[in-house]
Amino acid sequence: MIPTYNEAENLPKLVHALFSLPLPGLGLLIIDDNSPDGTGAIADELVKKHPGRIEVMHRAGKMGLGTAYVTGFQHAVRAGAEAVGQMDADFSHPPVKLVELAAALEGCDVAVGSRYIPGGGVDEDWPVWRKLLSAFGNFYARTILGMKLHDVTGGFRLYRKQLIQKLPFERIRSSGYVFQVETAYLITLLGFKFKEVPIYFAERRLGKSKMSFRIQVEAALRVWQLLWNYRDLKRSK
Ligand SMILES: Nc1nc2c(ncn2[C@@H]2O[C@H](COP(=O)(O)OP(=O)(O)OP(=O)(O)O)[C@@H](O)[C@H]2O)c(=O)[nH]1
Ligand SMILES: [Mg+2]
Repeated sequence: MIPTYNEAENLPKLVHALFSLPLPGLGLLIIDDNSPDGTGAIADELVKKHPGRIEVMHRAGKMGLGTAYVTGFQHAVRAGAEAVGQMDADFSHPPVKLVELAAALEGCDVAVGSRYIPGGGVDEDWPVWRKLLSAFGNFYARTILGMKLHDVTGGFRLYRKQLIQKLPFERIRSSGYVFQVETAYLITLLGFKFKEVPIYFAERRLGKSKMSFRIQVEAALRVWQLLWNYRDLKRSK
């Protein structure tokens, strides 16, 4: 699943990179929120170029990452996928690492691309404050919610169908960025097995970032709400 909002320059390159990988069973689901830069039309062109391997969901407007992923998960499993992955369109998640995630999925329920284990990292060119904010945000959410996973805010993951079928989607309230934390927490509470694969998270080179300070503050507060919302699952653990 690749959610897109204004990724016209990145999407064709990403699709090419993914279909060059030694993953014969790979299909793509692009979820575009009516990007003003025409990413949706570009996605439709890519379908013609790779018949049977790409599907595009067009949504009416920018509805956030969380809802894009929820619809995408449900759709992919209904369509018969054995495993469903999520990744950004901006090359921050190195496509080649999908091969390692697929290998890691043998013997666990979810394989997670992780910046915060040995061998992983974030863009060297990030200013110190941004590196600290990212590391701190991750540590903060991990500690409050008591998760063993080392990268709980990252969005490069591969889930087994069986896990997706057990996720209580009707309870998921995150519409944006904090969706990654919410699903990481559910994985923890429901006792699923995960493996982490180190990734180097590179800053996007093309297109504009949708991340803002406001989004990060909102995510920090939402962590407490997650602790409260899932207290029943926490108790029965
Ligand atoms: N469908 C959909 N996709 C979105 C939405 N917001 C962001 N995306 C996509 O989600 C992925 C991650 O968004 P980014 O803008 O890269 O945000 P980020 O990765 O958190 O921050 P930067 O890497 O700093 O840009 C990209 O593929 C975006 O195009 C949205 O509301 N709807
Ligand atoms: Mg990005």
